[in-house]
Amino acid sequence: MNKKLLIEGMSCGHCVNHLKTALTEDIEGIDVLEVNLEDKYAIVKMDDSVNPEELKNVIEELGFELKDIQ
Ligand code: 9UX
Repeated sequence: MNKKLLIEGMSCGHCVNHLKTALTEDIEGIDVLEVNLEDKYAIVKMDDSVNPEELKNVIEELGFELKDIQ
Protein backbone atom coordinates (compact mmCIF):
# COMPACT_ATOMS: atom_id res chain seq x y z
CA MET A 1 0.00 0.00 0.00
CA ASN A 2 1.23 3.53 -0.73
CA LYS A 3 1.84 5.72 2.28
CA LYS A 4 2.85 9.33 2.70
CA LEU A 5 5.58 9.89 5.28
CA LEU A 6 5.81 13.41 6.69
CA ILE A 7 9.49 14.00 7.37
CA GLU A 8 11.12 17.06 8.87
CA GLY A 9 14.76 17.98 8.71
CA MET A 10 15.81 17.30 5.13
CA SER A 11 17.57 20.35 3.76
CA CYS A 12 19.32 19.36 0.56
CA GLY A 13 19.40 16.87 -2.28
CA HIS A 14 21.92 14.71 -0.45
CA CYS A 15 19.49 14.35 2.42
CA VAL A 16 16.96 13.04 -0.04
CA ASN A 17 19.46 10.50 -1.34
CA HIS A 18 20.38 9.42 2.19
CA LEU A 19 16.73 8.88 2.96
CA LYS A 20 16.08 6.90 -0.21
CA THR A 21 19.12 4.69 0.33
CA ALA A 22 18.41 4.03 4.01
CA LEU A 23 14.76 3.21 3.57
CA THR A 24 15.41 0.96 0.60
CA GLU A 25 18.45 -0.86 1.97
CA ASP A 26 17.78 -0.99 5.71
CA ILE A 27 14.12 -1.95 5.67
CA GLU A 28 12.61 -5.00 4.05
CA GLY A 29 9.43 -4.30 2.11
CA ILE A 30 9.72 -0.63 1.18
CA ASP A 31 10.08 1.05 -2.20
CA VAL A 32 10.54 4.81 -2.28
CA LEU A 33 8.41 6.29 -5.06
CA GLU A 34 8.93 9.99 -4.48
CA VAL A 35 10.67 12.36 -2.07
CA ASN A 36 9.64 16.00 -1.96
CA LEU A 37 12.21 18.13 -0.18
CA GLU A 38 10.25 21.38 -0.30
CA ASP A 39 6.99 19.94 0.96
CA LYS A 40 8.70 17.55 3.43
CA TYR A 41 7.24 14.25 2.48
CA ALA A 42 8.05 10.90 0.92
CA ILE A 43 5.70 8.57 -0.88
CA VAL A 44 6.58 4.94 -0.30
CA LYS A 45 5.13 1.61 -1.30
CA MET A 46 5.15 -0.33 1.92
CA ASP A 47 4.22 -3.90 2.85
CA ASP A 48 1.99 -4.41 5.88
CA SER A 49 4.93 -6.25 7.46
CA VAL A 50 6.93 -3.04 7.89
CA ASN A 51 7.20 -2.01 11.54
CA PRO A 52 6.45 1.73 11.95
CA GLU A 53 8.85 1.91 14.90
CA GLU A 54 11.68 0.57 12.77
CA LEU A 55 10.81 3.08 10.09
CA LYS A 56 10.91 5.87 12.66
CA ASN A 57 14.25 4.68 14.01
CA VAL A 58 15.90 4.50 10.60
CA ILE A 59 14.71 8.01 9.77
CA GLU A 60 15.86 9.38 13.12
CA GLU A 61 19.30 7.79 12.72
CA LEU A 62 19.68 9.99 9.63
CA GLY A 63 18.92 13.04 11.76
CA PHE A 64 15.41 13.56 10.41
CA GLU A 65 12.08 13.30 12.14
CA LEU A 66 9.11 11.21 11.09
CA LYS A 67 6.09 13.34 11.93
CA ASP A 68 3.31 11.18 10.58
CA ILE A 69 2.41 8.25 8.37
CA GLN A 70 -0.67 8.90 6.27
MO1 9UX B 1 22.69 18.15 2.89
MO2 9UX B 1 21.29 16.74 4.63
O1 9UX B 1 24.44 18.93 2.87
O2 9UX B 1 21.37 15.80 6.35
S1 9UX B 1 22.98 15.96 3.42
S2 9UX B 1 21.87 18.97 4.70
